[in-house]
Amino acid sequence: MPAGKKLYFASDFHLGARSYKSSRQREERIIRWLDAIKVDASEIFLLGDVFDFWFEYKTVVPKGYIRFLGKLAELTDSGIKLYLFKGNHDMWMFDYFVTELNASIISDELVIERSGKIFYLHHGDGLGPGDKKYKFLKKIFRSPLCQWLFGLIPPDLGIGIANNWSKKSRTKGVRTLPERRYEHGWLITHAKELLRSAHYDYFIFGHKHLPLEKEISPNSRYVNLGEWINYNTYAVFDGTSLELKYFEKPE
Ligand SMILES: [Mn+2]
Repeated sequence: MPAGKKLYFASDFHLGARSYKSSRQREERIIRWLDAIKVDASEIFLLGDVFDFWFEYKTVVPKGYIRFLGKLAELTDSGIKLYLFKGNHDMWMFDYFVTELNASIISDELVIERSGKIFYLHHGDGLGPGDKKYKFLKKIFRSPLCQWLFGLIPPDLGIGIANNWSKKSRTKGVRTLPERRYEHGWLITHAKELLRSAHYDYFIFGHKHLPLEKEISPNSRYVNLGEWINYNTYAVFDGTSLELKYFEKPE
């Protein structure tokens, strides 16, 4: 890593979710964050569900997010490297952001080494035991044939259906905080499983919408990035240590 430079990690912005107004406010908050970190960021990792729904047709992309995409373009044009992970809400990113933002699109996990630390990065969907129904759906959603067929549906209809689906899957699992602590379990199980065959310093996930930092073995930490509807959480690595932080910490 270049001296003085940092890695930044965030996920689950769910842009487009809830009302236009609330999404725009969130978008502006994210832009303030990007402006704050661009001074020392060398790489930015957005670990999925950046959009509440994203599907790229051959010649059409969803409306909106102009300021956000413009800000990302400013950062990547200035030389900051951007990684966009596919989440369960926005796995239909193909080459648009590669062409426009020079981003790397990550389909599943990404393992990187920076300053001697090994990072395992993944959105967090469909990992660990259980969640059989979703794992099956994910196979369908990711199949090139199904994606090709979906692409034949006119965008107004296709995106309309998808937005409804997205809203349902997002509101279905809303529970109170203490009840949701256990939800990290499968991801932690998955991480511990990986530790049997190799060493990782940091496991970073999103998806659970619940920020958490936890030591899972003497030299390995589990970090969940939370989300930006309620928490505005992100992680930063300065070459020595990783920290989970709040941006404009909500009351
Ligand atoms: Mn997710």
